[in-house]
Amino acid sequence: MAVSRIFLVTGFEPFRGERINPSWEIALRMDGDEIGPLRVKAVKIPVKCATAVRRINAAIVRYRPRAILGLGQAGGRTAISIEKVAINLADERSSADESFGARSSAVIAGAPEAYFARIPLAALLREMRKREIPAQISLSAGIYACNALMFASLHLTRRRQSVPVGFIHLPYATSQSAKHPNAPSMTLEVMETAVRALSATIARSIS
Ligand code: PCA
Repeated sequence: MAVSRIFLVTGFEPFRGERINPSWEIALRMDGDEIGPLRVKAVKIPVKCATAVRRINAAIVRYRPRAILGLGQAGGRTAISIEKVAINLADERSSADESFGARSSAVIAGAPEAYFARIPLAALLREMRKREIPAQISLSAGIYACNALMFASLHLTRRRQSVPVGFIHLPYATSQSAKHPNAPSMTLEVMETAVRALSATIARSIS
């Protein structure tokens, strides 16, 4: 079967008592958009490593996407974080738990230890700089549901290397920051502009 023209954009449900997760708010706003020759399909993912892996697997089988961009929240980060590495480690306990990471299991048993994102990192950073949106490359997506989703996306498409796969962590939205007055935040509108521009650059990178 031919690879479809779907650009799969995923976002997570709210977690840790937040009312929204900007990752899903933005994915939803993009649902159905045309990006070059591709059409966005937004898929909502529960915040649980094992469930995230099952959901992304089902979405990849169903849509056979031409590109995949996962979005998630990393409250406390100062900028749009373009993740470079996904590792085969998962811990279902909250990262707020002090023993987080002490005991962990594989995201996918028997899979390699890590994958690198398959998106044009330098071009993506340039795009953010051009638009004066703070962005950085991140070398760790953590070991919670976001890393699990990124790892699974890369592993499950490893035989389709021409399919770009990446993950972006977003800071707190300004509307969330009333509860986190000392944490940096960004408006949803700026984050949406950033994700749309990043998605367009990823779509353009497809040969
Ligand atoms: N952020 C968490 C899980 C869901 C989300 O949006 C993470 O960084 O793993």
